[in-house]
Amino acid sequence: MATPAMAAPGGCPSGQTCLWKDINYTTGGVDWIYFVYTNGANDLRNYQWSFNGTVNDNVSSWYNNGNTEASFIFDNLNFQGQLSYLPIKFGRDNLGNASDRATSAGFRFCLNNPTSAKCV
Ligand SMILES: [Ca+2]
Repeated sequence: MATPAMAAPGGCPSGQTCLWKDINYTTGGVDWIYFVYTNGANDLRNYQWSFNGTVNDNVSSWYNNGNTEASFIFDNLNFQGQLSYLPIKFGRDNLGNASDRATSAGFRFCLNNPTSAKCV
């Protein structure tokens, strides 16, 4: 279930979506270690957690602190195979059976413009 939060967890910046490696908006027990995007990322294999491996197939919670668009995560590259969706200012503290599967992620802009340089 997507649930609203009183404030963005971990200081997730306004206008962006944040992904955490573990449940409850934490990465290795730390809430301020997250992967963040302003528009989207078409290949999460290109990004590493600071201490432990790739972001790809290694995300268990996320928060949409955007101001204008819903945000999405996908099982596959290039915004294919939708796993989860968040309205503005909503989060999921446990992706459940969608955990450890995200391979691309983006705001609606990147769904509509998947080849945009903003979505790399
Ligand atoms: Ca995947």
